Amino acid sequence: MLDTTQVDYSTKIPNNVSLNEDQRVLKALEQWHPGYIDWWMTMGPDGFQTSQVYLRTAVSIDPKGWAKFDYVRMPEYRWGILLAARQSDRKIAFGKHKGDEVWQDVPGEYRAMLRRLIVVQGDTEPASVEQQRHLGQTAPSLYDMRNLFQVNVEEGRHLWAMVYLLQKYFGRDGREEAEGLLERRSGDADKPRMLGAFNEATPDWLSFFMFTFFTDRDGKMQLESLAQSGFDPLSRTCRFMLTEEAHHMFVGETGVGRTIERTCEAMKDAGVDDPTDINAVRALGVIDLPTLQKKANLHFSLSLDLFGSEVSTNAANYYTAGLKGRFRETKIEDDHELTGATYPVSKLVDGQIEMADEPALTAINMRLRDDYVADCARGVDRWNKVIEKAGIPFKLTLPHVAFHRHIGEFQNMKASPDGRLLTDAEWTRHKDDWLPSNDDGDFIASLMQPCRDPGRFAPWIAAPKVGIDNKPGDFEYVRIHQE
Ligand code: BYC
Repeated sequence: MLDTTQVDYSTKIPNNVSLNEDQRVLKALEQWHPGYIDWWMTMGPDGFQTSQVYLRTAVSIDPKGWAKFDYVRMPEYRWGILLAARQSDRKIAFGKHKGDEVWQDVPGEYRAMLRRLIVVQGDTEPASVEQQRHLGQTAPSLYDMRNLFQVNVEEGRHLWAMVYLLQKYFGRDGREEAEGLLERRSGDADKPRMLGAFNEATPDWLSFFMFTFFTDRDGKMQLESLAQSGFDPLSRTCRFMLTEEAHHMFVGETGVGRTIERTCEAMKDAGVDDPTDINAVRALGVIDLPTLQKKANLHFSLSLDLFGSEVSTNAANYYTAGLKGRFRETKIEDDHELTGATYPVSKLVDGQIEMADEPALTAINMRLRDDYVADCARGVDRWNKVIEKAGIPFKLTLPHVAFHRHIGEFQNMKASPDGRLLTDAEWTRHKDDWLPSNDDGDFIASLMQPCRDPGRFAPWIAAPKVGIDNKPGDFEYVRIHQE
């Protein structure tokens, strides 16, 4: 390994990429910085910008001690450029350049493809911050508020990570793309964010938790695939981003888990045995399990769309070029070229959903999606353990992959959560049974009352088992009024 673990804090932009010796890129990034801060102040968290937030900041890339925790005002967060350590003997692991030295520069023939991948990845980062910007106002505790802001500043850092690649390796058009990343807006009719799920609203904290569970998990899968890239700077960037990403999924999984825990506890205390008696459960001021299921249905299906089409020549081209691999590519035992291999893909055949073998190369998105679904299912099992432990007869499930889709094989049909094909009339009749309705939204919104006393939690969510950075239960994670 070459030593790239030192992080330089002498420049305005902390980094371990020797920015000081690269005046062109340093200048480009310093020019981009004010626009970023402007975006953060207008599109980042609404309020709390002068509060002191107990945040972790990446200060090293040593896996054993890469972050430090301290109070910081969000606009003063040290957004830095950190790449995982360079491995001196790294080889391209797949595709037609398999076995060659990884690239330290962009190969001319793949410039457009690489730029596209980096821009799409980069676009999702600010988009999620925009989607979540109003949530600080209704945080169910200071602990949750801090977690939200932690996720937000790190998504901001991930934007910096992609902008660095654009500025460093793509010259003028890279600079233009970097500007574009600050110009698009989540949900905007004229200049929306690039991928569907990032233009959806995140109206409440349950959506936030579902998003960080399901959509950040797509982030994990995509980053894992890009971490395999033959373009070494992209690989190293993604490997370090994955270190931070784990906390985001923790926020989602435990957030939903704590919601479930509180619901079950309230039901038991009140002697409500039937989880489908929605009115009785809601009267307790907690979120009923069927509504949690609907939220999961929504966020899972939106996140599946982020994998692109099941059968995709783009994905095949990315793979063959050595730019984007499979999940844990190097651990898979095959030829890593996939020229003759096949992979089973779910398809609509004569009005039936069936599995059909497709060339494995064009089925790369499907394979990644399968890995993703398995990963989600493990998390859902952990939620079900909480329900089971409380003795409540209810099980959360993942809906069928054909349910509520807007991209790929199932985009032009309607299916139920258990994968039955439906007529439009059936869909319209049952839609509100499967996806959050306006009434569900209104009910959840009614619970979103802020709770800002240290150590206290809104009545719909349980306290976490342990604090962040092992802090005690009444720790003041956000000092709201500190100027
Ligand atoms: N919405 O061959 P196809 C994260 C487009 S999340 C809109 O089917 P391909 C995060 C596609 O761009 C991870 N458009 O699929 C999470 C293409 O357009 P062009 C983000 C879509 O290209 C939480 C056309 O349809 N990173 O990090 O193999 C918080 C045909 O495409 C969508 C990445 O996604 C959609 N859902 O795959 C914060 C990694 N799906 O080129 C952050 C980089 C497809 O014909 N991106 N299209 O105009 C990629 O690898 C690929 O672009 C995709 C699409 C996997 C997204």
